[in-house]
Amino acid sequence: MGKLQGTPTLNSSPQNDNLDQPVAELANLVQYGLTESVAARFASITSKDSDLVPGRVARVDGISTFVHADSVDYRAVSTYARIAHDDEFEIEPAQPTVGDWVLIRPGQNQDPDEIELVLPRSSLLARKRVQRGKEEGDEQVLAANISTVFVVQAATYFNPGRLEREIALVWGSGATPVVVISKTDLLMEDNDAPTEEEVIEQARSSAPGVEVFAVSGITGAGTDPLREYTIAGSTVVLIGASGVGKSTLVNQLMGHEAMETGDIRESDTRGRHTTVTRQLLPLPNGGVLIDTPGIRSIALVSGSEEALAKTFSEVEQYLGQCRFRDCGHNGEPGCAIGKAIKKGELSADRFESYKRMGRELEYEETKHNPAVKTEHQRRMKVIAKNNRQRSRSGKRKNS
Ligand SMILES: Nc1nc2c(ncn2[C@@H]2O[C@H](COP(=O)(O)OP(=O)(O)OP(=O)(O)O)[C@@H](O)[C@H]2O)c(=O)[nH]1
Ligand SMILES: [Mg+2]
Ligand SMILES: [Zn+2]
Repeated sequence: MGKLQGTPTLNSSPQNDNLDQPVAELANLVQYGLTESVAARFASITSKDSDLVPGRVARVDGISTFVHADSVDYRAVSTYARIAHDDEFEIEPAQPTVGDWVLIRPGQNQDPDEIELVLPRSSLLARKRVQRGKEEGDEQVLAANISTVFVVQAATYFNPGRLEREIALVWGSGATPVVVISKTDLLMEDNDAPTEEEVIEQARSSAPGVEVFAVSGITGAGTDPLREYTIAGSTVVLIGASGVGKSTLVNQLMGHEAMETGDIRESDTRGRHTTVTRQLLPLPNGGVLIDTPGIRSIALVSGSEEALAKTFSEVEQYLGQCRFRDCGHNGEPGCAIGKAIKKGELSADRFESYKRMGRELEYEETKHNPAVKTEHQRRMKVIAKNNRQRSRSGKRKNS
């Protein structure tokens, strides 16, 4: 198989060798993150319908979707797009988003090019849109088929509560979160600021089990380890509040000014939304970055119970350990949570966050039917029971 110049090569594993052909046919898509398995999926569809053109969504501007295909780029519409399920009779409408692998049917004559199929997504980052003054928010899909999410927070205004929400959002997507503390160069200038180590420590306790890196997007300090996440075939999306330095970091990783960056308003630290569209950018070493506009509020989509459990796993281990089965963890005697907090084994703030975010998910589920047992309540019950059983059998073994 001839390698295309300027295109990165894929790490091919032995079991994938027989799939080399599909990738070779779409060699130009490798720079946009094409993997062997995506290429094989495309090949099985185009072998049945050779008019369809595979590509990856780079940007969505209103009704127009910008797609990189192997030989040309398209501006396509997606009115009738649907997920390419193996069972052709299963029709699931899809709204293509940045990162999606799609098949375009080029329009004849004056007809627009249409996105007909969207490949099933390996991961999907979505949040609940919170509309001011509106009770019901719909879901906003942020990016698809991503391997890693850089959750960016500025060292100078680190916000642990926000970080917990961002981490839960990422766990819910199927991608892996990585915390990136930005603007570390500013810490040295300011004597009142915490040290880099202190901010890292704080981030670690708000995001247990998640890798934390501290960088300066301006000087490039600390950015080298981030490149391990951006190898060929991987897609990394950056999320975080406006002004935290996502686009500055993107430019640092790209090695040139791919994105415009903006000044922060003096009146507050919120930034001013310099980046306005989500955009897919191929890195020189083969990985793909997706820069996103800052999001103001992070709300979990319904069904995020597993993500919440993953975010707060150290809290859930205490469920079911209290003396009373229906313990409200409000100073009752024999409360395991209260005891753990007192002993310094569990953070009171983390327990509060867990309760607050759990209540939000419950609210979503019960607002139409207050009688229903929520997924979160059901889950807490099961965990409590399992923990009780585990500690009982542990006691038996010890006695
Ligand atoms: N000192 C310093 N300034 C930084 C750093 N990263 C970003 N900035 C500055 O912070 C401001 C905002 O940076 P951007 O990269 O535009 O922030 P963003 O997260 O992309 O913001 P939105 O696009 O609005 O979401 C700019 O003035 C940057 O120069 C950094 O590491 N150190
Ligand atoms: Mg930006
Ligand atoms: Zn309790």
